[in-house]
Amino acid sequence: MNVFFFIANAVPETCPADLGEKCGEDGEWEGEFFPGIPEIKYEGPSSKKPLAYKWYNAEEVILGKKMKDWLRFSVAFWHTFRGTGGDPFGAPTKSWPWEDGTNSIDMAKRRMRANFEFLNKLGVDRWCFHDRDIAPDGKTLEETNSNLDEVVALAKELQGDKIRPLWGTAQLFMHPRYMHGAATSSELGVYAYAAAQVKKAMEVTHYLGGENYVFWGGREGYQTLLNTDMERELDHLASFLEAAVAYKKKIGFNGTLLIEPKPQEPTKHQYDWDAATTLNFLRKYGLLGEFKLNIECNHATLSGHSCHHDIETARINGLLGNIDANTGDPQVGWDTDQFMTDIGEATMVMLSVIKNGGLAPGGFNFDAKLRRESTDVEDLFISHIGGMDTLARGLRNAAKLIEDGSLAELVRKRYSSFDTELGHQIEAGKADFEMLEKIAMEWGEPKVASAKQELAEMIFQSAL
Ligand code: XUL
Ligand code: CO
Repeated sequence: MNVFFFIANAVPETCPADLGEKCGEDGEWEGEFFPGIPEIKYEGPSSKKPLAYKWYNAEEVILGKKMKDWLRFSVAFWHTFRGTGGDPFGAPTKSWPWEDGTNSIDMAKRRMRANFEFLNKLGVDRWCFHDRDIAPDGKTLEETNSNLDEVVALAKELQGDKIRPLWGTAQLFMHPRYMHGAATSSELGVYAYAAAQVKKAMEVTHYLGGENYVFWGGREGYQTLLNTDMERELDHLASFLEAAVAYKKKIGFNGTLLIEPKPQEPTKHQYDWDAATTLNFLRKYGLLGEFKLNIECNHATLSGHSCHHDIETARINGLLGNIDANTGDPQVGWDTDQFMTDIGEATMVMLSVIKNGGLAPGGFNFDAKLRRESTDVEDLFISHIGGMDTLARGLRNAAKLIEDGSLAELVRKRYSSFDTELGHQIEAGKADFEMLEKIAMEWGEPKVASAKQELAEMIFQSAL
């Protein structure tokens, strides 16, 4: 997510004057938030309707599992209900009919109702939130917590039996107190405040039946090493995460703790740079086993990898916990958080997810936002439908490739020289250099086979 563009705090109101006829006496929104938008149904690839699924058929079984269970989609509250379209050069462009321009509790509750109508119409059972997306700050931490409790109580009621948070998280990057970071701030008071905020965010995630809890190190990084004690900051981050593990156990929260890597933005260098860097951090501090990773595609590309690379790095280390499904722009160098539309990219992602046996209890969270220029309410639906269909298509294509088997066979053949007695000895760590030198001399110049890259690409393309 690009973190700069939230509605500014303003004088609290309930219902604005020009929305008067939609507001009841208590200021609650009456009627539908999305009138004219039906429940979105699967119509198949020949459908031309924007408000229909062409590839995502929730109940259809692919490789032994329903599509909805492979994909476990989630809507990101911050983009869909707090995104304004503002950018560093321009004012907000979106004026959703239910917004009154305030950050009041009444507004927070109305937005929450819009969120659940949206989820129900989309047929999505999961949502993700930051504490501060869903409820406004108060004058004190106590007041802020009580605001949060009030909105969370409504969310719990609206969730019913079906909808749950895929994950919750604490927003530890917007408020000026976090300008030096949260767990890695040079200020002890800020470390303590952040701990209190995470404690509360974990409690409400648990209360709402959340399946995971995310740590994205928004400002856990540095701008220059000239003024930074990197070793001490990383030690602090590890202590913070250890305390989170202890608290999770104390309150009986069984959800997975996830770290979300990102290389930079907003800091110049973030400590959780990419999957491999985060893995090394967890290993160094003895935290492996307590955390998994939430891989965000646009973060992976910012770190110079493909999304698929970071997902595979997480997967082969047993750490693939969740995917923040979005994509970047090949010409733009920042976190543009676009909905995924590239079928090839989605197919690569789904190949890994299938190899992982799915993502549960994680899923695909649409950490993606409308373009600044997309300003119709229906665009909120169209963007999610497009993102869901892209991944559904990726799943179908990946299943085709797996069922066909030629790509797997190409890879198997490529390494088949290791499917021998000596290969097994090497892989078991039982071949020393003297022994290998003897064999190299005996065998002479080795024969080296083609990598067959173009053939692999041809097979891949044939499934798209
Ligand atoms: C930031 C980002 C965040 C995290 C949650 O780029 O992706 O929204 O997903 O804090
Ligand atoms: Co994210």
